[in-house]
Amino acid sequence: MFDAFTRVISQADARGEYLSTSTIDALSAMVADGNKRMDAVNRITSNSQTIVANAARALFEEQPQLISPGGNAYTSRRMSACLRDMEIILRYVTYSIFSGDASVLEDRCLNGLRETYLALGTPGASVAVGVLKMKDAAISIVMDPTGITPGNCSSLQSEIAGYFDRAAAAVS
Ligand code: PEB
Repeated sequence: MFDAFTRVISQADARGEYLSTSTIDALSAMVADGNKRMDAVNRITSNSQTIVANAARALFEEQPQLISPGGNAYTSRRMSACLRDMEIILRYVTYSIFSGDASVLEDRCLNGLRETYLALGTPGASVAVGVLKMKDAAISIVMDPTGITPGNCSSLQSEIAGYFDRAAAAVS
């Protein structure tokens, strides 16, 4: 598991090189913008229940067969497994945003998930739709200008979107 710092150290060490100026500049910019990152993690974390519940509701509206008899989220046991899965994925996305690196998400959540869903008979493409709905909700919560110092968050926004996209791509 890497964060943005250990990632560049590992890469430099593999080449037997010192950290380059451009690497140091990039990490220093990341530190300078650290409050934006913490705010984003905070906002997603404190709205996680709403993000999951709304995304799941929208998914079931679009794909009602999932909650009809025989569907993959039919019965309260499967429904709660489904909500729990979305919650797990969102939690790992927040870890990745915090650490500035996708490896925690990849290694501890997405690795083998497609195969798990195949084995369970859970439709990965539907999970992906749910993940992309969480992405839209999370981004709009993060980018909401209310009550926060105005600033440019476009690169953070695309970084965050990228973590959700990776999760969706890993299961679809
Ligand atoms: C992954 N999900 C399920 C299981 C596992 C995961 C390992 C089987 C064991 C169990 O039921 O608990 N667990 C989950 C995960 C990690 C992990 C992400 C990462 C660390 O450890 N059903 C739907 C929707 C979708 C869904 C499309 C969006 O119709 C999910 C939610 N996951 C779903 C369902 C089950 C499941 C299990 C319904 C139960 C499947 C079953 O038992 O029939």
